[in-house]
Amino acid sequence: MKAAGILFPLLLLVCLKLQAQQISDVTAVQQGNEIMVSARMLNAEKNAVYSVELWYSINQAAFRPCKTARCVSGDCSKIRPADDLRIVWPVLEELSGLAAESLQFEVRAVRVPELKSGSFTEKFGIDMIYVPGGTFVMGPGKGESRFEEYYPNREVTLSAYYMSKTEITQKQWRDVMGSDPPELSHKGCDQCPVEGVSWPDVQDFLKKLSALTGKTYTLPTEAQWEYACRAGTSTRFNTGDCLSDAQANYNCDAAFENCPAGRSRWESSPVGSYPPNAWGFYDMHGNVIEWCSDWFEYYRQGAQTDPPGPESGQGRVGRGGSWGFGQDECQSAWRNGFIPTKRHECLGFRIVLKP
Ligand SMILES: [Ca+2]
Repeated sequence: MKAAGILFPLLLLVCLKLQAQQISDVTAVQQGNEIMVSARMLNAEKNAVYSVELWYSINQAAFRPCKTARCVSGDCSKIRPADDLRIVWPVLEELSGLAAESLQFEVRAVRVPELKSGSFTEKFGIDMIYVPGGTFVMGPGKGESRFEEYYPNREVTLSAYYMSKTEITQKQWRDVMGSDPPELSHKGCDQCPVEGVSWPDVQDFLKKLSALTGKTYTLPTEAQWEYACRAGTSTRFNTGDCLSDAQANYNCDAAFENCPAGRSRWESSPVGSYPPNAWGFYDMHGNVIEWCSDWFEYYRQGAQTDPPGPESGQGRVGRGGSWGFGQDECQSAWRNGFIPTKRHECLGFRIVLKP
């Protein structure tokens, strides 16, 4: 890797506006092995919290996040914005062999929602979001695939619950269990979701966490999972009818017709790397598939209240798709049964607590 191999014959700078938060005056300068990007945040809401990321594109390809970028002045990640940002990207740590490519940069700022009233942070830094009870239509929304296992739509009423804001991370698993799970995938990424854990492994985690906190933690039922995923939406995704590579970590090679193709990461990403849904939950689409408490079976007809799922079955439900799955499997209504005792790559989980 040679710094001399990096040339920028044409440096294009793009500004992106997200959620009324405007980024302006983006400039980039090469300084040896690093690229320094400066930007200004305009009209930041007082007391709001933003997550700022630097993204790049090579030769007009899809944008990808600069994983090793860090702020050297101003605020960068989930802290309050200053007027001026300076972000340094040690480019050779991520890319080598660049020569005469055109690099574009975007500075993306997304407002991080405050935890809803009644939410709290559990030991081990697990943020639990309070979800008031309510009624929703479970199953495929307008435009969603209508495979037999997703159907029929029916009204489901849920009592209030808490659900973790993110998938449980590798670090949180280690803090609770004392060691990594035996077949951990993408090992060594502390803020990435724990992955490659069987359903019984997860039950061990839940028992230990419950003992350490004096509360009874469980997996979500798939009704709780889908209610939180949709966050009031009835489209294919909580982002609408398409899912972009800026909205979720999934296999972008398998996109729906008329939805833009993007760049896949082919591995899990740190939780919270993509914008949350309207209720503040991260990575409900993609990153890792999430175990639910239910046995997998075709749905029963008719309205239900707090459905616990079938009494027995062959597989346990997994929801939300993953970094290796396409848009079809990332839809809000998608579901599949997985062999509970198998430690599937791509499978992780989040947790639920009753008030
Ligand atoms: Ca997920």
